[in-house]
Amino acid sequence: MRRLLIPIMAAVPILVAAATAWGVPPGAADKVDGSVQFGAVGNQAPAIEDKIYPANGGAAMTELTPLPITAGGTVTFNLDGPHQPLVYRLQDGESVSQAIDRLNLRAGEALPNPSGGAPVPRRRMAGQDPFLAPPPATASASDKLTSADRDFGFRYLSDVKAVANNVTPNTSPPLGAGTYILLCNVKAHYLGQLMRTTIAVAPNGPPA
Ligand SMILES: [Cu+2]
Repeated sequence: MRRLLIPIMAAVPILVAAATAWGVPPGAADKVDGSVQFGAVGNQAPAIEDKIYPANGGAAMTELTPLPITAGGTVTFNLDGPHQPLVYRLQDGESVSQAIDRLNLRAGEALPNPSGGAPVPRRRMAGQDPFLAPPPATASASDKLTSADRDFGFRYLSDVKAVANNVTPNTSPPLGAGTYILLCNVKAHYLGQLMRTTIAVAPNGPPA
């Protein structure tokens, strides 16, 4: 037994070290945040204004140019203009193109008219009062997702309805791993100018 004892003792620190590495969950320090320019800086023609740009400049983003962050990371929206960030999470097995098809169908909906009469076309993709026109036709107000919006798959909506000349940045809550569509809540911007991109949230690796 005495001969065996030395190799066993030598192995103990290795086993302890391995167990520690396996037992520690991914650390928050690993998360990577991201940011975008949500609406072109200044007042531009719609084809330029109603787009999402990399925070450091460059061509308008599309669903083919994802913003890469990692799980637990947030996205900061540097707003400029009458826009409102909205984030949709892909469902299990759903592709980006399938998600866009779903969003496009939603954009084409007519909603019950609260004043009675014929249904009215949707003018906002989610949130309170989705039939109201965006500014300058209606003033801004606080906003939030409804439970039906969450059931549909939306995970974040900035808390103020689109308002002209809005330059107040806002930041999403931490996002879990997965793929998201980032779009403007103003239907005319989403559908008419394709104001959308994707967020690719990678799982966090083990601590360094
Ligand atoms: Cu917009």
